[in-house]
Amino acid sequence: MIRPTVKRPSVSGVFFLLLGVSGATPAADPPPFDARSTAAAPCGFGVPPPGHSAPEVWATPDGLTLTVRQDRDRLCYTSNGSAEAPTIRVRLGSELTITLRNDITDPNAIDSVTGPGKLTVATDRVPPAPGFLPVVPGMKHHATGTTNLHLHGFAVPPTKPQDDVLTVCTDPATGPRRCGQRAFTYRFDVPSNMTEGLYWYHPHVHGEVQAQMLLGLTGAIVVEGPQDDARRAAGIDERVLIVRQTQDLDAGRTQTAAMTAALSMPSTHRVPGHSPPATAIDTAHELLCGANSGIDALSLNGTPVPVGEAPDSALANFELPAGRKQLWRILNAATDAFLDLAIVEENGRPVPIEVVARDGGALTDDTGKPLPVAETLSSQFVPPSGRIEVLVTAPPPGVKAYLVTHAVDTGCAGDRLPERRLAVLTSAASTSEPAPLAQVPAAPRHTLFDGLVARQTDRERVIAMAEYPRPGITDQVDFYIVERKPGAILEPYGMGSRPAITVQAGTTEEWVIENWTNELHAFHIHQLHFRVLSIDGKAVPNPPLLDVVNVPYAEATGYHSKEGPVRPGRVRIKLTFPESLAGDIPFHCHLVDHEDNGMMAVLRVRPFHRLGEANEDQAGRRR
Ligand SMILES: [Cu+2]
Repeated sequence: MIRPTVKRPSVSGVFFLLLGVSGATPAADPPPFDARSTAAAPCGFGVPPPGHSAPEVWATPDGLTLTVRQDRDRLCYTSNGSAEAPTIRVRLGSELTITLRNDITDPNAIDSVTGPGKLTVATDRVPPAPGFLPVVPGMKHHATGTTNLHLHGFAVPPTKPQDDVLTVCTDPATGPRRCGQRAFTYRFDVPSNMTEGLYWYHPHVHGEVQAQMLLGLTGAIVVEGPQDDARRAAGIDERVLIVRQTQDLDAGRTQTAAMTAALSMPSTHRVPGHSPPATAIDTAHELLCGANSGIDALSLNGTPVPVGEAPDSALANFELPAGRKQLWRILNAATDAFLDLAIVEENGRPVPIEVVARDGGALTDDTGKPLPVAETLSSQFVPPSGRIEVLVTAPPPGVKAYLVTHAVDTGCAGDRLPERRLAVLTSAASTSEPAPLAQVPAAPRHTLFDGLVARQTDRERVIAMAEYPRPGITDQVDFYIVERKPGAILEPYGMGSRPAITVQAGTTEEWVIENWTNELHAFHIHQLHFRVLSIDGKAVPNPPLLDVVNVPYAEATGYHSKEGPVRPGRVRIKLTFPESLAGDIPFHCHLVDHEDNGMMAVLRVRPFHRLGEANEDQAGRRR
């Protein structure tokens, strides 16, 4: 049984849109959109009309306050009386001060979104099998209503008062006091050698990230620098587009037949002498093909995205002045939906776009030199938490184009993601002087991860992503991320878990991220950007600098394969650990349901000046 975890926005909001466009009169007037946060409506009323944009605020020396408020099954970041998460703009090299205040009143409403199957006792271990990694099943995490703030992609230290999601939290207005504070003031020093572009913010309390994001807690941050000055001088406007997920059917999943059955195969069918490698994942007990039949709801800038046929008036309508370009900064803030974005004409013909940035940074080679910006007809895959920034040219007069996300094959255990239209794009007759089709001049600038690929690799690691149903429980699945090495144990991450990997600041490593499951995962690491060297063994040209990467699902290969019955999906990344970012850095799947259920671990980056073992033990205990 798949059970929906939340439905939002309200059904009445969707009706309003559909009835409104067909010209029918709604039976009762739904509340018009009103973003004001009041005592009666802490998160405002209604849903924004198509094409709406969130308010923008510039970081100021005084800082800004984000108050998390609650209206039954809605959560919202309120700021300056508005219940819409503001798009925050900040300049490279400046300070970003954000006071987060927690006014959550009903943690149970959050708990009801964290899914069925609440366990109070530990289940049995997954039966051990020779040659396979032992598995420890996890416990259900009950929502607490505590919240905190993560700045996704920011190259700032993982220590308070900056991006520390492991020890910093704020207590709700009601409920037990776990954090000892209702508010916390973050002071982020935005480094001048960070890349400029689109970033974002969301809560990161382990176990309830999915619930809090689904209920409404996500927002965009634009880090501006010289490229933006050049863009503005060239007369190129911009839009910030945020895709959110408002429903997630994944909380309680039923596993069906296994894709492979290494352990249930009669022994006569086994290849003589073929035994699994010492650190193989036990694919026989993996969660395999799922029974997901529903389609999760998405929104664009707060407006529901229709599934299937819908009139243009239900979509955002963007008019571009004829002959002009616009910069579209697109954030995938969905809890687990992948996007495969393209602009296509009505007849399905793709429209060229120019990709200028990914995950908050212009496309550059390893030295930091900007790659030439070229038009492409290819669709752009954006995993959950990923960002893409594209230059869009107005279609010829009279031609209508659509921003679409194509259908995505997420694997037989993954979600259904059909093609959806997100926005209509037309050209408006330009009344003013046509501005030149300016190319934004390349602004070479030294950034933190320049020269990463050229560095000597000090060590290689294999990091495996796996998932298993709990023994005897049909609707509970644990998720794991583990370094594959002798003695490794699959254990879901719990708050306070010790760091899984410790490295010295200044070193450089290559990690092969393996996906042993039948669905896509999105590997993300805090603080750091990495270069993607290869995918499934195929070298990636001009390895992109990203902070999240899709890891392809596993494939059945048969018993006669050298690799055994299953070949995991594999992505090789190269990453380095700057001294300025030393501390405990989480890495996890950004399908946040997976993260909440254990697919997370911590990398400890030791500073050059070693603290010594005693201090390190203390640091381990403070959680
Ligand atoms: Cu995942």
